[in-house]
Amino acid sequence: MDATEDTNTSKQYALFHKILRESKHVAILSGAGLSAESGVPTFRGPGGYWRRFVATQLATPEAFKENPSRVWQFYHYRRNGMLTKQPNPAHKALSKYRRLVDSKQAGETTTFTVITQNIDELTPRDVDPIEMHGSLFRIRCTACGRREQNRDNPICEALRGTEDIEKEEANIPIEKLPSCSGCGGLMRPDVVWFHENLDEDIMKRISDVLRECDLFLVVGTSAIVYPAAGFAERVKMKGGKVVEFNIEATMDEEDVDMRFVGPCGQTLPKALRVDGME
Ligand code: BJW
Ligand code: ZN
Repeated sequence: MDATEDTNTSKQYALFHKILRESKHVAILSGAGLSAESGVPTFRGPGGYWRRFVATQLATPEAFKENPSRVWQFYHYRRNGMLTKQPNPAHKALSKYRRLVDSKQAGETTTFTVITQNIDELTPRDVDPIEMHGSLFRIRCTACGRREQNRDNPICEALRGTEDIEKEEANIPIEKLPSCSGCGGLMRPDVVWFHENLDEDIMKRISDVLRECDLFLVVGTSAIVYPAAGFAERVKMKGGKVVEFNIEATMDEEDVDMRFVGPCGQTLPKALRVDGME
């Protein structure tokens, strides 16, 4: 059953605090659960649908090729929805902990890296997150590869109003979907879909982080999508510790050293000892 409150014991937190203070290189892998308390739907939860479609089935190059109008409406819906979403206490805890590390008040900890699978940009910019699956607010040309940041809402006139899922799905011709200001090609969300390779530089940065990481926190992810699903094992194989934060136990017992079951907006600030900080 999903936990709606923090039922972890003070003994468990005390043990974790000791491990945290003694760890030199702390890294976090976050997933959709990190943003759940901000009201952003997760993929494999009840909100993992857009209209009658399973969200992960729209997050593929095949779906975009077959029906770019539908896939753009799905992303427009999510971009539009983000207008009313704010970082929650778990996101804020990351900034606060970064401040502790930077001011050398975090024991032995000298590096703190946040790797996120989320594309919502709710992870505070001051933790310089590695956004391994891209961003909802970046687009890229399918013809020339040109990338741009874009927060326009709607991103093009034809998508205006299509966020209303009570209305029938629109059938937008390609010429009316977002196009490249350089070559006129069709733009797509600059995110990583299933069966697509992740950016090489990002993977290299992540490998460097995992190589030296001695404490890896897996926060709000079902940890089933590769390559992220393999990160904890890589840390563990090198002798690092892995701690899961989730509303339910998702990782196998033998793959974690500890877990905090409960909403990460409650558990993470307490675990990082930043809950009293402004
Ligand atoms: C809370 C909470 C609260 C809720 N507090 N917790 C090896 C084996 C098998 C398959 C593969 C493999 N290697 C590669 C593959 C194929 C594929 C894959 O992994 N498939 C799996 C399904 C098995 N991987 C890929 O295709 C990747 N590419 C790749 O590897 O390239 C090489 C290659 C090329 C060709 C062929 C094969 C390999 C790319 C993966 C890209 C994933 N993209 C998406 C969409 C991004 C854009 C978008 O958002 O639209 O990324 S899919 C989706 O899943 C999204 C997410 O980032 C990702 C992970 O989901 P996440 O974040 O874990 O969300 P949920 O909903 O699953 O979980 C939420 C969790 O939070 C739950 O556990 C809740 O309990 C919890 N929770 N509230 C704490 N308050
Ligand atoms: Zn172009």
